[in-house]
Amino acid sequence: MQKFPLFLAAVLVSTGVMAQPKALKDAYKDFFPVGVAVAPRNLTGPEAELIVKQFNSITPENAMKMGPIHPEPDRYAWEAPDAIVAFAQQHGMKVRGHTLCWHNQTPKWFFTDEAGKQVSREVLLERLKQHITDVVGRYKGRIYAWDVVNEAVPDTGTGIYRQSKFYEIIGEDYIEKAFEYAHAADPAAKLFYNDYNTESSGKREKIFKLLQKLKEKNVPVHGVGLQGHWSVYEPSEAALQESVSRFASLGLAVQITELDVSVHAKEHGRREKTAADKTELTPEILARQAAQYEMLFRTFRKNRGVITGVTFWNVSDKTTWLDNFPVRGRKDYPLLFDEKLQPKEFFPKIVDF
Ligand code: HAH
Repeated sequence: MQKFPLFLAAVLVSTGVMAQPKALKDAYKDFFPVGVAVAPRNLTGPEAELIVKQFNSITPENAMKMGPIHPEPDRYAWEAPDAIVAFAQQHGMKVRGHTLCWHNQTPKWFFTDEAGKQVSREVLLERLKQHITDVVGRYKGRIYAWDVVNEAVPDTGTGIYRQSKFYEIIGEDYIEKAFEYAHAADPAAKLFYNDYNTESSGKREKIFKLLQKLKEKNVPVHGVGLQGHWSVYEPSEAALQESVSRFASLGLAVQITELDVSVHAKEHGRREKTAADKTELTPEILARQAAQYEMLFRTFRKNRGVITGVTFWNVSDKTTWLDNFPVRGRKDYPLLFDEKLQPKEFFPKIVDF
C-alpha cells in the first residue's frame, strides 16, 4: 500500500480497487490468538470497534492486578474486571488474566497486620491462597490462561529470586504455592510465569533455572510469558529465537504477553525527563520499527505450535503506558495502530505473508 500516497490508497480501498488489509485475528487464525490489553474505557466507541475487528483475545491491563482488584482485606473491586470479561464473552473473545502475584501494585495491607507489623509466612500464604482462590474461582471457565507470577527474577546479580516482600516473608516456595492455588481453583486454566527482558542472556538463564526447578517439582506451570516490551533496537532475531527454543525445551508453551516496540532505546528503570528526551519520528526510526515488527511476526510464525498467543500491551499510539514509563511525559509510538487508530503503513506486511 505504501506505493500510493495515503489519500489515494484510501480512495482505492473504499472503491474496492485495492483490498483492505486482513485483520490480525484472521491473518493469524491458524497460528495463535492475537490479544490486546485494555481498560474498561477502551470498550466503547471507535476503540471498541477496532478491538472487535482486529483481536480475538483480551487482557485487563490493570483491573485484575492485586491492588486494583483487592484494595482492602474484605473488599474486591469486581466492576472493572467483570466488564472486561463480559465484553469478551459478548464478542466471542478469549480472556488472558493478568496477574495473580506480583511485587508491584500490591496493596500495603497484604503484608501487614492491623498494628502495621509485617505478617508471618503463614498469614501471607493464607492471604495469597484466599486471593488467588477468589479471583481465579470467580472467572473459572471464562479465563483460559493466567499470568500467575509476574517478574519474580531480578535483572542483575546472580541470584534467581527477586528480593520482594513475597520472597522475604514466605521464601522461594511462594512461587510454587501460587501455581498450586491457581490450579486448584481452575484446573483447566493454562498457567504462566511472566517476565520482561527475557532475551538478555543472563536473565534468560535465571528464568530457565526457575522454570526447570518448578517442572522438576511437578508444579502446575504450563507456559512462559515473554512480555515483549521491546524496541526498534532490540531484541535480535537470534536472541528471540534462543529464548523461545530454550523455554520450549522444558516442554512449556510460550506466549508473547505484552508486546510493544518502543521508538526509544530500552531502559528498565524510571527516570526524569531531560532536555535530550525528544521524540523524533525520523524516517530511519520508522523504517526500523517496520523492520522490527516484520522480524518479530516472522519469528512468531516460524514457531507455530510453540507460541500459543501474542498480546499487545494497549490498543493504539493514542495512549500507551510507555507515554509515562520509564520517562514520565515522553511520548512513545510503539503499537501497530497510530494516534488516529489507523493501521500503520507497514501493517499489510504483518498480515500478508
Ligand atoms: C509490565 N512490566 C507489567 O507486567 C504490566 O503489568 C504493566 O502494566 C506494564 C509493564 C514491565 C517492566 C519493565 O518493562 C521494566 C521494569 C519493570 C517492569
